[in-house]
Amino acid sequence: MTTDNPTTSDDIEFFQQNGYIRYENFFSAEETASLKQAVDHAIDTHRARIKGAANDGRSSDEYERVFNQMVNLWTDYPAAKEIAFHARLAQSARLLSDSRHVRIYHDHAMIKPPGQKSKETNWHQDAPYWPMEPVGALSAWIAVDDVTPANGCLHFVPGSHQYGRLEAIKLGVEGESIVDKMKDQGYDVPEPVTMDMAAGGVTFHHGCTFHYAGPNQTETPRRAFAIIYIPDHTTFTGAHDAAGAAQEMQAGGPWDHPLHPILAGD
Ligand SMILES: O=C(O)CCC(=O)C(=O)O
Repeated sequence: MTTDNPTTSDDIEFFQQNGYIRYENFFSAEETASLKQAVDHAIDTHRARIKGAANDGRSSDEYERVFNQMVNLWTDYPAAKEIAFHARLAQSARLLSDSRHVRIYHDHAMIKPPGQKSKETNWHQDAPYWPMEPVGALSAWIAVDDVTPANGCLHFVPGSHQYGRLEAIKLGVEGESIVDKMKDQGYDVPEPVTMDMAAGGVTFHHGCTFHYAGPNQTETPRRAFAIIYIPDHTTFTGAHDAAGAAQEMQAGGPWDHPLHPILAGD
């Protein structure tokens, strides 16, 4: 472990038990300043949600009220690439997931709109949406703005990754909640923890960790930028690839593609 990496062996144990970890002040204001500009440019120019996808990857009106989600800004914006490929961040992902190396699946900006039209990000897991086997991939979620319960910070259910991969939840649809579904089945789901933090802070969460963000009740958008990392032992299922490389990879094979470079390890 290099000395400038914040991830300690205690952090690894904490993450493996709880399925999340928070690093406050991971990035300095200087490091996130250009990322902010890149995200704002993408918003102002109505950048495609997913480049090359039908209707530019735009989803239902209800989904857009959860967030404006734009995938793979790293392919357009050097400032986004600097953070998405950040060696210290990727090294933390590698250590937390106990991998020899990690690749990028994709980055995504998630801008939760403010005010009346804003909707919660329903309780869900990420793994049901990811074409990966086995589970073990994880996300780093970077606060581009200060985040609190009022503007839609993340909340996690500690230890919920240990339930494994469950069903996909429909984001933006009332009543859809993986926490409620588990409680209805008699599970004693632990109380969530609230991940408020200043801009530049980072949380990591396992793909099976239950997570949620409330509606943005403030008057300004909540900007976040997340990177999904693929551990070395993870194969591509062939179902789809949000980064657009599905046709060029083999189902059951490795994620060996220029859109999914190794970011830490060998
Ligand atoms: O930013 C949000 O509201 C939710 C983020 C999320 O679901 C994720 O990063 O997996």
